[in-house]
Amino acid sequence: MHFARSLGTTALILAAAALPAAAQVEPLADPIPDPILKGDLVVEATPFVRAPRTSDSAVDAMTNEAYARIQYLTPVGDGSGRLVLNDLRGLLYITDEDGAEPVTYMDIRTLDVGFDDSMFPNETGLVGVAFHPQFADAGTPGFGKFYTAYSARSDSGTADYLDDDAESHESVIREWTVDDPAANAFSGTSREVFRIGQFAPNHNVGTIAFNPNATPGSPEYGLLYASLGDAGAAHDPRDFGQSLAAPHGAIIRIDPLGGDGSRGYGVPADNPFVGEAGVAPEIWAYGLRHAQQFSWDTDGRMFMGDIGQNVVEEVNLGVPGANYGWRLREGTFATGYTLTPRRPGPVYPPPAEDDRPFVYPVAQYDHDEGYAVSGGFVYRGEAIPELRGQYVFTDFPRGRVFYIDADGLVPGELAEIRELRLVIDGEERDLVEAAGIRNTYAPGDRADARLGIDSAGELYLLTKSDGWVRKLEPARSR
Ligand SMILES: [Ca+2]
Ligand SMILES: [Ca+2]
Ligand SMILES: [Ca+2]
Repeated sequence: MHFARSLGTTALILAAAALPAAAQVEPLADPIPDPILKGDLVVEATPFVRAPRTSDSAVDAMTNEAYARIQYLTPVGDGSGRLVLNDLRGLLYITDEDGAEPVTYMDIRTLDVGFDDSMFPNETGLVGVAFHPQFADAGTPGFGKFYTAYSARSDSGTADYLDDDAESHESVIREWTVDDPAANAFSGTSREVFRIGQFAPNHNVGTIAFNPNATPGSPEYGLLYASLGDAGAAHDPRDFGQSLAAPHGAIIRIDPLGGDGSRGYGVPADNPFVGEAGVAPEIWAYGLRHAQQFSWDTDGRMFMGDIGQNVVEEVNLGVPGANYGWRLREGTFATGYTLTPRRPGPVYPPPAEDDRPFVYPVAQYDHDEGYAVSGGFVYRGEAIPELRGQYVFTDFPRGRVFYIDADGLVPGELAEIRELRLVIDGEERDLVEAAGIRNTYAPGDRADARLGIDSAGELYLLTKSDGWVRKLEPARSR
């Protein structure tokens, strides 16, 4: 912690020094003036499966309106065509690419693993799931193994990091070993892989995933990536984003099967900060506020969102060792933490002499367009030829579906964002119109829309508001 704070202070002094002492820097009222326009692409969002209705365990009518807190739909990856769908409230479901009725694979609330969802509606619960690429390969180390990320009571285990700064809860990655990989209901054993303290209820663990492009025998194969937010509250009060001492505000990369007895996991030797003093060697990239979701294109590039604080939402390309700038930057803009005295909240023009080695987004939008960016996927499916090569993502509260030309991206340049036009229930309309519920945070309605993917690369829209998974398909002529 001392290292974290001193490093952060140094960074602030460096950034502030780049500004003339007497500069009157004014906040930007509308940092990105151009609105996001609807593009030419129209797709049909067709009802596919609906998750069962659930409710929050902490009963509070103000926050309990989401039909089901579905957030990830991803292939099991064993060639069966099965898909796994989560509900943050504690459930995993199995469905398939033909739209089979979801069946409960696991209800983590019934298992003795410390699961804690008492801080809903913050982004906690059963948030991530990843099947080992060897899940169905008998005789291999990953056979029958999958992983979940979830929030746990702080007294239910000892954290690898920040066990003493876990007032809210702890984020856990847990390994499950199934008795039968073909079964559609979990039975088996489990062990804890990784645990980290969370002083606040928001910005904790998000996506966990294996790189689907990694080939057996390569150094990348079987390594688990996980997103850890800046540990929450607002304005990153612990300065975790710019700190490397603890793996908050970061994407981490671990070997879940490589534990040496002192830890439940191994640290890959080719992680970018291995061997540096005072640095958490699990860190793969940092300077992130809340990159809740990430994915890989089939060409190997990682795409991630980073949810902004007050003003700017980001799409980033994953680069090992990269510093994405939070809390000194939101998007390409400077935050009030670069000013003396600090004036956090709005954003400001970046310092004229931007000598910080930040990796900037490839797309960004501001809060007159949306509130929070999801991750997404580069569409490489077959069904919608005109969508191929587009990175598709959402502003999840507002349910807007956006795309950028993934094949035309130039690092260091901002791509133009377009809004995908959706046909829902037979007419072109906004998702929030079709699926919105009352927004208990802000005026208007919200849809809480994220994207899922199947083994063919086809995309699905998941909406917490109504619990529906809708498949993106070619728009029928009408
Ligand atoms: Ca704007
Ligand atoms: Ca603990
Ligand atoms: Ca950033």
